[in-house]
Amino acid sequence: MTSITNHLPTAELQALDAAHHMHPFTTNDELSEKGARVITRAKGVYLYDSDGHEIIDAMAGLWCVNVGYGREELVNVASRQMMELPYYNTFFNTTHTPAIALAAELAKLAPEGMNQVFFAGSGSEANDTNIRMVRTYWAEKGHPQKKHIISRKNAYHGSSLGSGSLGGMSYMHAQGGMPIPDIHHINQPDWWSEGGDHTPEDFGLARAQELEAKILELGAENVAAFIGEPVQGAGGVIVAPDTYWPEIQRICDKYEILLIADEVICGFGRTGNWFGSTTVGIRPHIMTIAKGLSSGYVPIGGSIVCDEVAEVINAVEFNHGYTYSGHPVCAAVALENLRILQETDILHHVNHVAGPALKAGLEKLAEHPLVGGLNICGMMASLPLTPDKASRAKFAMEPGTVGFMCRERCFANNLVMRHVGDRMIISPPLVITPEEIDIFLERAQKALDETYAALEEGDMLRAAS
Ligand code: PXG
Repeated sequence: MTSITNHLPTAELQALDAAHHMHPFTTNDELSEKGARVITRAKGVYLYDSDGHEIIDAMAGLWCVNVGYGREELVNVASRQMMELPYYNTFFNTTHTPAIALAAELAKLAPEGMNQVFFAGSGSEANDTNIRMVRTYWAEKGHPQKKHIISRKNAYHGSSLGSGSLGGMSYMHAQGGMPIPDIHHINQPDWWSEGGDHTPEDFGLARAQELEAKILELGAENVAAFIGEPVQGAGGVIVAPDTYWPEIQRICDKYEILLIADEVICGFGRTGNWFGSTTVGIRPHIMTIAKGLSSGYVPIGGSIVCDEVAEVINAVEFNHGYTYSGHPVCAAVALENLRILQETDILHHVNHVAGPALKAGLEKLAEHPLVGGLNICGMMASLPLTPDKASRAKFAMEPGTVGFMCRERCFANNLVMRHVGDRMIISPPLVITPEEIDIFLERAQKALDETYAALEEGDMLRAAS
């Protein structure tokens, strides 16, 4: 029996992992050959692996451990709730106090007029809920044909059949019959990669106007909703130009299209407000939440729904729900997590302490010859790598090769900084201190220097023609 704390030697753990564990988004045969890194424990912003390395986690797990690791308050609440009521469902005319209290707290934190919550177990599940909810909304209002949903290329909304279809990842669509019918994708507002000679402002406007063109092509009477992440996360931390979101809002209003903001990464302080929608100035009808809702300690997600939509959905039996919708332990932990965020005034920390320190440090890193710029919003950022800063050129090598090299140099320097293609991604726990940010920056600088040296040595600093 493998225990958690008194574990087997790393090689044996890796062999067992290779023999029995299928990892997500992984070529498992390749991983089996080199062996997975085994994380055994974590505290604050640090991870510890089975070989004893202390690794700074600039990804907050997977964009979620916002209050940092090892928070006893969350452990104690989970334990108390498990003793009192470890599970009960919220079907069949029943409810329980953790689900009630969490829904009420979320309604308090959410923008005005968003007072109802439908719980799910994850972001993927919540977005599946959203697909059915917006279509049911229009059907109940007498417009059953108003069912098309518009999303964006390179968006990430989850990995289930529905949410993966909403997402715009072509490599996901290539497997297993996605996208499902009546989902459409317009171009993303990624000025750095796709803006060419346009100003960010012109480019942002043009990309938003693709929504209007798509609505007119499909017929507004057939379009239920538009979905977008206020700041794209998994796509590479893409902060839209300032002109983008106001235009999206105008178009949704004009054609009576529901606006779904996927707040799975942006929510709960990451962008400097409770919700990214506030940061980018939009008024969504539905917000998808997960990840930072519980700081990743337990799996929970949901949809925060505006009164207008809730009124229609609540008038009928919505034949939808999950065994773990509003799971009492998950709800109790999420509620405690929200208490911690409020008591520690996390928004102040993000806006006036950690956020400015991260921004100042990354601006310096962006001067590195390998870095082509900086995308940053609150505590999420990306550094696109380039062989030529001035032209924002791509590398001649297969996209992602240099990003992967840099990520490996980060690991070697005890830093988790991911890559998406040739962009380095930063999304640390929100509670990170300026001193810890300095440690992160020092290791990131070293990883960039080493990557640059390796590229120079291998004559790989060449731009794609
Ligand atoms: N929406 C957004 C915006 C997300 O980032 C989901 C929905 C789906 O949530 P669940 O809980 O079902 O995973 C996500 C998840 C990556 C990566 O590589 C990002 C996510 C998940 C897995 C990997 O950055 N985001």
